[in-house]
Amino acid sequence: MLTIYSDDHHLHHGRCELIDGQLKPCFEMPSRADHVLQRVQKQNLGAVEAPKDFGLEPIARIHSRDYLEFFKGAWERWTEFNTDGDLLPYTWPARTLRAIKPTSLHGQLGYYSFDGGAPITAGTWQAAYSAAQVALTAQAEIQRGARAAFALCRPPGHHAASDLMGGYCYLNNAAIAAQAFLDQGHKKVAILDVDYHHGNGTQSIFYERSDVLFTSIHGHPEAEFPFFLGYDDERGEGAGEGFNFNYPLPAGSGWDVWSAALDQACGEIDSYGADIIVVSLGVDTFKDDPISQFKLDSPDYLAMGKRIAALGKPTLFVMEGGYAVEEIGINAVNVLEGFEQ
Ligand code: OKP
Ligand code: ZN
Repeated sequence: MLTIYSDDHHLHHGRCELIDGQLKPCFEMPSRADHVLQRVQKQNLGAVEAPKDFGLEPIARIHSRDYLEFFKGAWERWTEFNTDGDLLPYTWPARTLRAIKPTSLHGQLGYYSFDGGAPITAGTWQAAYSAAQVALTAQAEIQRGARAAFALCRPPGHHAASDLMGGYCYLNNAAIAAQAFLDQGHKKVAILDVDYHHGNGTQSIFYERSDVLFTSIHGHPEAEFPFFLGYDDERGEGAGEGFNFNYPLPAGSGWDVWSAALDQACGEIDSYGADIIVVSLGVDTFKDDPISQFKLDSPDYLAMGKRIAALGKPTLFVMEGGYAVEEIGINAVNVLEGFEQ
């Protein structure tokens, strides 16, 4: 299986996030992708290639122009403040407030985000832009006839909505690739989000559409980030009604419970009749993940890949979360090896 990877991800290195009332080093760190790349090479998964540049247009099919303009220019505006910290939001237009776009940098940062977990640093735009190109390059490989490809994206994307960053995510790599498949002639794309956290951004992007089926297995939002989306009664709206399937699971869930949900999601993907499958591949379901509560073990990821392969469709794997840095490579590549077995 071909892997697409860019070193540009190193340009994004957030300093800290708020955890238990303290600013601690970001869990979403550059070494995550480095470990996955090393494992890809160690296991001889296949060639590793750099992304091509498809420009901004395929990204603008998913993200609003004003959001992209804000994100691209935010660091430059921040440098005028003469401080050396990352750019982080601190006020959001929550229920009793008005979602009117302010003129100030920090006002706009709150307007274009849903949490304080997506710091903007000097290289964040370039890293996120390159990650989207990684996804698009892997997508093009499948479009040319490959059965599968691996987009080793960092930063991740599945929490990013059309005009919102958050949850370590800025540009929704999986959604951008799914849209590219549709724009290149496919009629039905299924997204299978196996990250521990609900893919709220992806769900919201496609919620009123029937050309993308969204399925997600995740920690129950009553107890887990992103808290405000991911319940099983969210089935889609309007033309999208019946094309959204959430499988929220309790803390402590292991492979038996998790794989039963995977079987259900795969059943929905089968009956939908997808042409293509995009997997939002987070491996923070691992038992030793520092921010998650599921109990999958490394061999389970081989079985996961095998089950996804049984769908019998061209499959694009897009890297999302996973924070047990030492094991993230083993677990992510196990999915890909299981798929190929
Ligand atoms: C991104 B992805 C604060 C924790 C904040 C944010 C999780 C973002 C996960 N105590 N957690 O889906 O892996
Ligand atoms: Zn996650």
